[in-house]
Amino acid sequence: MKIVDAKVVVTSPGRNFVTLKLTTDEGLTGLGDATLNGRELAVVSYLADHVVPLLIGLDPHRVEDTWQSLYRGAYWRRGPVTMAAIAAVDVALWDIKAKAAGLPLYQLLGGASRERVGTYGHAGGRDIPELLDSVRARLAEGYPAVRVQSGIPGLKAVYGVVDTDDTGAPVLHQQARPLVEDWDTAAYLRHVPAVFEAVRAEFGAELPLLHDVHHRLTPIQAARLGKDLEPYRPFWLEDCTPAENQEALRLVRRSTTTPLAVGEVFNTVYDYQALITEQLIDYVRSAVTHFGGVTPLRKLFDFAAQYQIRSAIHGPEDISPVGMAAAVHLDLAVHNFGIQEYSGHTPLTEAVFRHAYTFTDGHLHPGETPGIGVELDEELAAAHPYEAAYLPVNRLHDGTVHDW
Ligand code: EZ4
Ligand code: CO
Repeated sequence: MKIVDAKVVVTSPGRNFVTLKLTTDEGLTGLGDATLNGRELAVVSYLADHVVPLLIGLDPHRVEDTWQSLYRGAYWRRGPVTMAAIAAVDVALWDIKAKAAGLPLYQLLGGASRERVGTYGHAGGRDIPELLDSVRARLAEGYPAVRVQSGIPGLKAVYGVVDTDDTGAPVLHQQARPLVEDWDTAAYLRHVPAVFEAVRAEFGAELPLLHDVHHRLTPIQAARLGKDLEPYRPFWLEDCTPAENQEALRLVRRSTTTPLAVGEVFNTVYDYQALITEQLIDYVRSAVTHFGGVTPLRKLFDFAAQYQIRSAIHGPEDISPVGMAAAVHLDLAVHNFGIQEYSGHTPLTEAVFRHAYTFTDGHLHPGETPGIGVELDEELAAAHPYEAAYLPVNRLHDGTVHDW
């Protein structure tokens, strides 16, 4: 079998998604997600200008060899643009291989290790009462675990609190110029324990509660927050420091028993080396889409398993249903699965990317369709072309840029 066509499809059914579609001489097709939120066209160029010419004529069954040749052959290794591009090729090849075998991808990854995949959903509110309503809404949707994010007194816009319009519909933070949010670490550290206190008081001790710090604290501040949240037994504290400095987690780890989750902005296993071997974290959070695909993510999970660290694949709205499908196949197959982040997609996005995976009673299943189980409606995709969009930036009250 040979790859005879490779094309990059950019579509914006409400937000931008980048998809690679490979076609073989036997008529099989494979899809891969290459969406890098806010920097989409860099990956499109990487794929279309530099990778697609290398794929034509290749045997799609050679997944490992193709991955190694794209990773090592570029000479310039790692980085989100490169690894998103490689991820798209890797997932498209796995899709073709599984279709050729007539099996859903999870069967090629060792088969099911569980019946279904547990998820967590996002709850957010401008204040605590609004957050409690949002948690109630996620529970009504069936989510077995909930991430809680709240507005902070004195701050106008905070990560994880979705703005709504007059009709209650979410207003996307993606826009043609970056939205400027504000930040005050002291106010945040004062408020978050009160948020957990209120949520525990309302929903009891059993509900697994997560919280995303989104890279904003120093190690000593993160240690303080971890200790302050211990009485509320969080399921995890996510990205408490900007963890490209892996040493930061040593101090946090020594100071608190609050479980730590890290890795949605990481691209390779090297970003995790100290975090895993020193057991500084409890969950690895990389997405199939930003980590170079199923091939390296599976290796990461096997490495992490030796240290009792579990998977928690990144699953925001900016991972397309193609990337989400690949994640759910991995989730079902790996032994050290932890939890899957899941926000779902809009009906229009689900019409562009028809998928076999299902979300029932708060649990995902990849379905039994051969391959990853996603079909791209190219006509509908073309009707919703790319729109320039940026993620927000954060500034302190004096105007200093802070990590977002
Ligand atoms: O901000 O994917 O845990 N989830 C997250 C996400 C990220 C977005 C950035 O594109 O932190 O919401
Ligand atoms: Co996050």
